[in-house]
Amino acid sequence: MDYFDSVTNIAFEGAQSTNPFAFKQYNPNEVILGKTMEEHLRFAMAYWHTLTYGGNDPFGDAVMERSFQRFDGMDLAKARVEAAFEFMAKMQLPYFCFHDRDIAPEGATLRETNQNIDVIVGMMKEYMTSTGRKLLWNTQNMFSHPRYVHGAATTCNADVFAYAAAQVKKGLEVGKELGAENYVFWGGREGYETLLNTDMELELDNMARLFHMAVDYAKEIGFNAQFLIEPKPKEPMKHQYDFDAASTLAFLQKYDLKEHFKLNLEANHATLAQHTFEHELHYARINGVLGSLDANQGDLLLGWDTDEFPTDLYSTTLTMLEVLKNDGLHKGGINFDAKVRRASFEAEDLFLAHIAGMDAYAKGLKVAAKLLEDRVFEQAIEDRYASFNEGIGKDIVTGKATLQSLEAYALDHETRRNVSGRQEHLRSILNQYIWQA
Ligand SMILES: [Mn+2]
Repeated sequence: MDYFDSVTNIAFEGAQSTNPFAFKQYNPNEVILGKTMEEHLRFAMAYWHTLTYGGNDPFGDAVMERSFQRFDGMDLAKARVEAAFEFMAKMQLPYFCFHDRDIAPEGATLRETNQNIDVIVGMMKEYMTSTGRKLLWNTQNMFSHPRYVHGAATTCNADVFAYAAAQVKKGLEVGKELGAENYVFWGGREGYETLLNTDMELELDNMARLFHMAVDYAKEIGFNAQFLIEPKPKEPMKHQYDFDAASTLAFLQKYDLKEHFKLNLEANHATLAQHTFEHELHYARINGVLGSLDANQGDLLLGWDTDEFPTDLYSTTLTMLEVLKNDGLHKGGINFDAKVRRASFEAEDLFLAHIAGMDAYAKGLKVAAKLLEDRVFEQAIEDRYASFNEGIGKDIVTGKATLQSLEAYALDHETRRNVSGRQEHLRSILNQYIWQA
């Protein structure tokens, strides 16, 4: 059955193409720095934004025109699987990602819910085998249901903690069954509103306890996916515990979890934390925890998580520069955690939006590869810190210097003249590479 019959397979036509349903930059077989674009980018479709999002907002009901919406219950869940694989095939998307509750409706009991999941997982497995499409990651939705009003791993209600643990256990089993390459934890409601009613220490300890249980169980069942935590600073909670890369890393270190987890970093979450996306990637990379990406972008004028499709070439270029310097994403990938605007309600908009995002990342990859080949910023940075390569600078970085030796040096030497940081010039070189690559 075709759910997107007005759109045929999207192919690469090149930068001059005026066909809206064609890639202008993303050419999966083009080799960049020894790997194909497909191998570098490892694009994934987000099940929730593509198959289940209705376009609801606080002021209005669902508006999205989706032909599978004529079904309901488990029939709808099955139709979405068919639609998902049709969409991925037409878009040349090799991977997908989902939350447990995206793929199957909750039943009257946890047992019934798990049975619903099993039916859909069995169907997905058949499609995956016959099409070769793969699961980049799965995760659990422990934030939508009213039971999670006080959080999941950080709830004040031990029964809810137990329910959350059961959901994680099932999620790990599903991940193993479908060969997921990663397993994600986004702490939807793991945070708090006021310290007047919150035992933060217990909540953080409990969150770490759930993570350790997950690590142990994955090992027990032989599920060797890479575990990922996805930081986000706010929304829905005022204070989210996994605020950004730095605070999440501190948590992982405190609770002896760093060897088991990397980070799934999202562009819009970075900007909500008042960082650039490349800042978050860079911080994760130098600390050895850059895992996977949720590709999207926010809006400079809006203070919430708008999850727009990424089209900003500066951001995709600097993002891909970090990815290349990380020697790639390894088990991770680039998941389009992005949704079409409410007013872009036609099914065709799903294709146009993914084309925009995939082209923006493909262009970013090409520009970043050229920048790296020419060592543009690497050379500028090397020159800028050259004073640490010899003399007193070398003594500092090799640990030879002491306060006494540095005082002696400062008393006897005139301070070297500072040199311009040349930021405007470097930005204009970046522009030059974007328009030439
Ligand atoms: Mn988001």
